[in-house]
Amino acid sequence: MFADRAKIILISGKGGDGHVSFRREKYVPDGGPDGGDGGRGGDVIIKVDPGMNTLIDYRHKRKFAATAGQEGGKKNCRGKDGEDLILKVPEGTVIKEAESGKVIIDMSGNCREYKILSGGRGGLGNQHYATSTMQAPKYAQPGQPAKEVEVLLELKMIADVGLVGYPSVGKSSLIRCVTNAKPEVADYHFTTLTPHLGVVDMGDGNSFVMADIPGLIEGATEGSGLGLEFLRHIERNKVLIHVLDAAGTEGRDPLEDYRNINNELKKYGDKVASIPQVVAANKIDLIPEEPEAVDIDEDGELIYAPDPIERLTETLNAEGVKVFPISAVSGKGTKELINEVWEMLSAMPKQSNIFAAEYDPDNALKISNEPFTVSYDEAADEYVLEGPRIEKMLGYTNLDSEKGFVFFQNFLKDNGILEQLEELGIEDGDTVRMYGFSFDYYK
Ligand SMILES: Nc1nc2c(ncn2[C@@H]2O[C@H](COP(=O)(O)OP(=O)(O)OP(=O)(O)O)[C@@H](O)[C@H]2O)c(=O)[nH]1
Ligand SMILES: [Mg+2]
Repeated sequence: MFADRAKIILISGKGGDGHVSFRREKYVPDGGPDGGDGGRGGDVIIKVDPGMNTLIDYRHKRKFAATAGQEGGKKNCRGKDGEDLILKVPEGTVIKEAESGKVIIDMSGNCREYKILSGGRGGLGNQHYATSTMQAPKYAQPGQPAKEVEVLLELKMIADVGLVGYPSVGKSSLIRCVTNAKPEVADYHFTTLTPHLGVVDMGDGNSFVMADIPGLIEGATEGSGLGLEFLRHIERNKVLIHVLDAAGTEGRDPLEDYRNINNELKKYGDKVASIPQVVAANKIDLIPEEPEAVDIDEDGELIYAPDPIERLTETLNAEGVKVFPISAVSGKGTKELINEVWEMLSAMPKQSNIFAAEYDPDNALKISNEPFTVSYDEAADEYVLEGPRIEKMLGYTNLDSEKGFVFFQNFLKDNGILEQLEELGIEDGDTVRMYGFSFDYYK
């Protein structure tokens, strides 16, 4: 099965924790703090790999993680940085946040590389927290936690031109004839199971990309045949070549085929239905040169079938659609078809179809990692909160206001401080002290 969708979990590397240690030297009884900084956690980076054309690599593995930064060491030793995770995807992969479906990034056009999650910053060692009043800080900064996001990868191929039509009308034969792509051709339906891209060389350095997709049948949008899975790919096409078996070799009427396929496209969506089309009336080598007698009228005169090309051309030209008689086997007429498609493309604005970003997981998942400690001061019989995170919070919180106090309570809860106090054995009525403030603890 062609893998053009995958749901995976991406995890950045946690930052290494800062270290708490004190210098131990001969003849120096109380050395200063010398805890080193933690290493940076690895980023998660998405990169376009031009050699890839499916998401098969992401079918069997669910979690992809960058590595964590190492903890700092004593003697000011910095922890080693974690390794980035490079996730390779084919061009045209749209990455969405799995739950909301919001677009994070569209890996197409100029976007070749994108940092989707940054690794956690390493924490500062305790050497950074020495001040005139606190010469032996027993806390260091924890490394920033890892970030995690579940994403949906969706491959939307970027072809300028898409080939649509019933099975066996000759789509793959046409792409073999006019591009470098060589998909399988055979006389049974649904020979093509996966989309193929080919480049049409127009000379003078000009070219365009053509996509062969599996055949469509009636009810494709309701799940018949293979079509629905692949209709998504033509959303970005600028022109569709609608291939018809003009010789009606399988007994169907090509004009009816044309209407049926267009109905399916309409059911799929206005965007696809409004892509300009040209008709390739294929297999002209199989149309009898002499008109075929199909009946005899009352006077014994032979009734001839109308020439299929004339009929298609007259009907469709009247609707503003151009018809090109071709033979994908001999190549006859394909040059005219390709020239017309090239002219249509040249008349269109050059911008590629980019899905706008709606969500930035890196920003949404920002977390504070200033350090703090929770301890018990036996002499005073008080619990003590210390460290920059506490200090900062107090700096912008007015504990006298009701709102401020609610914020403060949430802060204690969200940062796991209540939990730590309970672990230390705090009971109702006990005092908690922090930087000149104190409050009585009640559950
Ligand atoms: N004589 C003749 N046969 C053709 C022509 N184009 C295609 N065929 C034959 O028609 C059959 C189907 O051709 P394909 O190119 O595989 O058709 P397709 O539209 O890609 O079919 P699916 O992949 O099944 O949707 C093959 O046997 C081809 O050789 C043509 O112009 N003339
Ligand atoms: Mg095919």
